Amino acid sequence: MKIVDVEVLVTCPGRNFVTLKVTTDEGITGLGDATLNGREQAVVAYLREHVVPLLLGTDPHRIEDTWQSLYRGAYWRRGPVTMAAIAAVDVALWDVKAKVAGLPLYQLLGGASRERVRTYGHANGRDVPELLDSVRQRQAEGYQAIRVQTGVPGLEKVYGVHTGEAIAHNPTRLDQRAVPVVEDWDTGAYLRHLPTVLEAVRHEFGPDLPLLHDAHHRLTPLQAARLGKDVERYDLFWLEDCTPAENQEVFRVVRQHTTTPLAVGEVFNTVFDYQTLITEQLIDYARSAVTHFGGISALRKLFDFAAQYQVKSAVHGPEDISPVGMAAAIHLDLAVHNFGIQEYSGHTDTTNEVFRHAYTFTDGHLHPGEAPGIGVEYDEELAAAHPYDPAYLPVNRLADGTVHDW
Ligand code: GCO
Ligand code: MG
Repeated sequence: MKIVDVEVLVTCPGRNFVTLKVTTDEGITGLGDATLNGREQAVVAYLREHVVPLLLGTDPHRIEDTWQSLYRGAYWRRGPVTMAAIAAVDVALWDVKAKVAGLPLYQLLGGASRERVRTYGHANGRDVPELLDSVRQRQAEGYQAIRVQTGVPGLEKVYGVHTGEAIAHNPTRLDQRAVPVVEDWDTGAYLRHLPTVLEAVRHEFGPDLPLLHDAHHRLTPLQAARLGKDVERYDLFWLEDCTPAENQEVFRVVRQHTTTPLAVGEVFNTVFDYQTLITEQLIDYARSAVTHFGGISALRKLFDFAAQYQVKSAVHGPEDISPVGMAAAIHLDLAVHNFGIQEYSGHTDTTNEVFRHAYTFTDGHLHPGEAPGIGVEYDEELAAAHPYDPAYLPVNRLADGTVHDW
């Protein structure tokens, strides 16, 4: 079998998504997600200019060989743009292979290790009463584990919190505002406020509901260690991205001071970003996305490595991962033994019409469905009605104007 056509498709059914479509000489197609939120066109160019020409005429069954040749052959390794491009190819080829086999992808990954995939959803509010309503709303939708984020007194725009018309971490359209939204930040105010929020949530919902929280890279290692310690009594399922980890050793400080479980990885691209974190058991959950980590092949290797150290999977699944990336994640979640949890926010109806998918969400759990391949069909006509619309993620600044980690 040969690849005869490769297309890079961009659409904006509410937010921007980049999809790779591979077609073989036997008419079989495969899809991969290449969406890099706020930097979409860099991956589009990488794919169109440097990857598509290399794929034409090759055998789609040689997934590992293709992965290695794109990774090693470029000489310039790693990074989100390169790894998102490789991920899209990898997932598209797995989609083709599973369709040829006539099996849902999870069957080629070893088959199901569980009946269904547990998820967590996002609850948020500008203040505690709004957050409690949001938790109730998520519970009504079926979620059985919930991430909680609130506004911080004195701060106008904070990560993950609705500010009227939109959620503050969603991209802002350039036609509405020529620069990214600026969020504001005060770590002291946040550290004082968060324990009171968790206290209120536990008081309202009791001890059983699994609760998560995302610090979105905003703390120093020492601040993160203190926060982990301060919130131990609220029994978090995890504290996410408590501090940036370009220097992995910083997690030693956090780990030494708290038994709050730690999760990290949504901005990581390769297993090398995790080496110290995993071998020293400094984290509990590895949170990379199929889409930004080189695809199913790479993430599977990461989770097998992590399993030796009792670190569990938690594939990144925000709204900016397309249903193609989400479907790939759910197949992997069903198959790997050391599955932890899957983030799931769902997509808008328009997005789900462009990307018709076999996966289903019931009682807070996902299942990939039994359609051959990853189980997603892309409606090109509908997609074309929603052209690319440039958008940026926010930047974050302290009160004196200093740029802070976002
Ligand atoms: C999460 C993430 C996202 C990211 C977003 C950036 O935990 O889901 O923090 O909300 O901010 O994916 O594009
Ligand atoms: Mg996060």
